[in-house]
Amino acid sequence: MNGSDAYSATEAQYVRRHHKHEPRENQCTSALVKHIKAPAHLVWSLVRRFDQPQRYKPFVSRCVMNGELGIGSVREVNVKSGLPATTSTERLELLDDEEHILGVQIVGGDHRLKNYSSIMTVHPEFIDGRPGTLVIESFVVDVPDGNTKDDTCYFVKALIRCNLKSLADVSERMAV
Ligand code: A9S
Repeated sequence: MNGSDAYSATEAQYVRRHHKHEPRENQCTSALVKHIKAPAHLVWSLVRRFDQPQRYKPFVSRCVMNGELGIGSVREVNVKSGLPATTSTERLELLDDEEHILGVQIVGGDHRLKNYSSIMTVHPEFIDGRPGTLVIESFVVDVPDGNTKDDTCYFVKALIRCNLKSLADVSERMAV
């Protein structure tokens, strides 16, 4: 988490507990939070579908799994044109339906994000007295040769922000 991320006490507590990354010297890491006006069980039902990221991720055009959904599953993700990649191979590291934690490692693809690992956690909360959800997504990734930590962090955070915005839109539409 770089200095510019300001968290509430609750957010900071969740980040400390679930989003521990030990970045090496050539890596960058951060965590983003998103408040969604939909119940946590609905948001989690979208996040947990490792086999169908396209249900909310705007950049994904197609996803093929190598087998059943479970720890160790590998998905082949095709992304839409216009992005600096076409495919990404990703492995499910953690899927905890009790604590609502999803862990994913990117293990291949024609992009430049090496050793990318992410954690998503979904927490129930109340927003204006109604059931809502706090989603936290953190990552750690190698800084590619020729890029700076700031460039890399900025790039990845922008993509995750898009994913979280879309997750909120899809969840809030379903919650109506
Ligand atoms: O999909 C995610 O959860 C997060 C990221 C950062 C994915 C990025 C991406 O899929 C592109 C959108 C294609 C950008 C990959 C793996 C590499 C990119 O360069």
